[in-house]
Amino acid sequence: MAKTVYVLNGPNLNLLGTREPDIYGRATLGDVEKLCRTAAKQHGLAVVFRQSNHEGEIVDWIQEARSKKAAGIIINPAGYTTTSIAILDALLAADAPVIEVHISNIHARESFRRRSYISQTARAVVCGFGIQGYSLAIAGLAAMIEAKD
Ligand code: DHK
Repeated sequence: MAKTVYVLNGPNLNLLGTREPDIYGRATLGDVEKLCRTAAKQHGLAVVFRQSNHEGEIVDWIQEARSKKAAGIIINPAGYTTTSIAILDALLAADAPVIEVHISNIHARESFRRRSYISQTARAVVCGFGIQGYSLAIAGLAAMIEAKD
């Protein structure tokens, strides 16, 4: 059976395509999902793709990934990147490689966007590639998973 990776998206990413397009581009979250499914298929992985505006729901999904023994978690924590110890703690307990993704280059923006709690547990961070960052994250995660086997 194919290994499963969770792709989790935080607050306001449901607005992709219309939200600050100069920063986040014109692609929608549906486009991101398609991209992830195509990339995952190329690497023989199954994908659970979700978005929530609610911190607790994201924590629940990380715990679900843990209980279902997901092979990895790709997360764009969006606004929770710099605030959520609860999401960090859930990821620390997840027992699977975590890749942090940001569509924009957070280092070229306001300084508060750089202080990521999530990076403390991420095996890798991808930022600034637009939505292509998600397929890069899937390729990188697939290589990590293969290397472990
Ligand atoms: C998305 C957000 O919503 C912001 O809160 C982050 C991130 C950056 C992104 O680039 O995908 O600061």
